[in-house]
Amino acid sequence: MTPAPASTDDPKRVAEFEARIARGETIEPKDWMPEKYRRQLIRMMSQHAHSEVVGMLPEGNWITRAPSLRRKMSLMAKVQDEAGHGLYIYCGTETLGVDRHDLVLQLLSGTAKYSSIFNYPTLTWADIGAVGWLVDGAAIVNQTMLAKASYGPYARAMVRICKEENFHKRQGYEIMATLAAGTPEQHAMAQDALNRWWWPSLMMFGPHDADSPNSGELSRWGIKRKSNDELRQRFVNLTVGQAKAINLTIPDPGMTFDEDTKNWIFSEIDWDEFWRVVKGDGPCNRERLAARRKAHDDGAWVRAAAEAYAEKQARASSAA
Ligand code: FAQ
Repeated sequence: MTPAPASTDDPKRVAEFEARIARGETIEPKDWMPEKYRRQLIRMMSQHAHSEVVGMLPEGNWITRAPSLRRKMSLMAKVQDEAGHGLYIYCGTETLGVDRHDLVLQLLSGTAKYSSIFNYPTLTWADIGAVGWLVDGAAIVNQTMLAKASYGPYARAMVRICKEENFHKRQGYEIMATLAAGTPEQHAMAQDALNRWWWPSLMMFGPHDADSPNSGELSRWGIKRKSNDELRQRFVNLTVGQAKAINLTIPDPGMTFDEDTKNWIFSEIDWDEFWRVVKGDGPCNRERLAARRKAHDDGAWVRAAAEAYAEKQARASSAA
């Protein structure tokens, strides 16, 4: 991959760049961009790609235990989609002049972040419903906004990914609706999953705006079109009605509806828990990284075979 042209963040060029953003133009890989814009995108997109890949683990471990062939097929397709999203976004980061191999090594060495949500365990089948409904639901709210991001390759990736996430959300919600309408035990299982996944899902949107060091730059450069708190609020507003419709209760008894703003006002998130999980000390952080390292090691022969094949092809074409 050819590295992006060296950028000299000279104020005149930055001003021209910002004028392009203000006019709503899309920035493409060969366009000049401030070095900080490029670095912010690499940071955010690589964390996003890692999240999609690590995000296969909590659901992947239920493929063999899905309760019917239909459920198994949907879940398998969903987990494969997440792998595709990860690879697609890694491709997007490569348009910024980085090598995905280096990004993967950052994940495996524990220096790169990925979404906190994937460090929670999937204990029952209802958790698969909750992940689809809430985690994909939150991802859609976030990514619909990112589909309007100023960087073309990322925005276009989000358009395609959101279409698939919509299917994921529906399959999760359908699992929850089926369980919630089932026996009292099944209803309790669905409620328990909602209880455990609700707060971690709200944490997916990141810290409060006032505590979000990256938001200023990301907003100024049109990468984030809405703030962490705005998106979290939108997700809550959408989800309360969905829970009611299937007779489940959001585990936040203090929640109230504000008639003026039409927002559901929810209780404070446990930010200590959030930062603990982000910093590597959540319920499954170690397990997730160990699984990714094992997958990487197990795949060494595939990478070696692909390289050997590419070399053979190159030799054959230079001899011809
Ligand atoms: N977990 O300054 P901010 C999915 C970090 S995909 C871990 O507010 P920013 C699909 C943040 O990186 C889910 N770390 O950061 C699926 C920063 O650290 P840094 C992933 C978090 O970037 C479904 C620091 O805290 N989606 O679910 C989290 O402006 C089912 C300060 O925060 C994306 O990645 C967190 N929750 O806003 C797959 C979407 N929140 O880098 C499988 C793209 C914050 O300075 C199964 N990303 N941090 O050291 C974004 O929209 C943004 O990056 C945010 C964070 C909103 C996540």
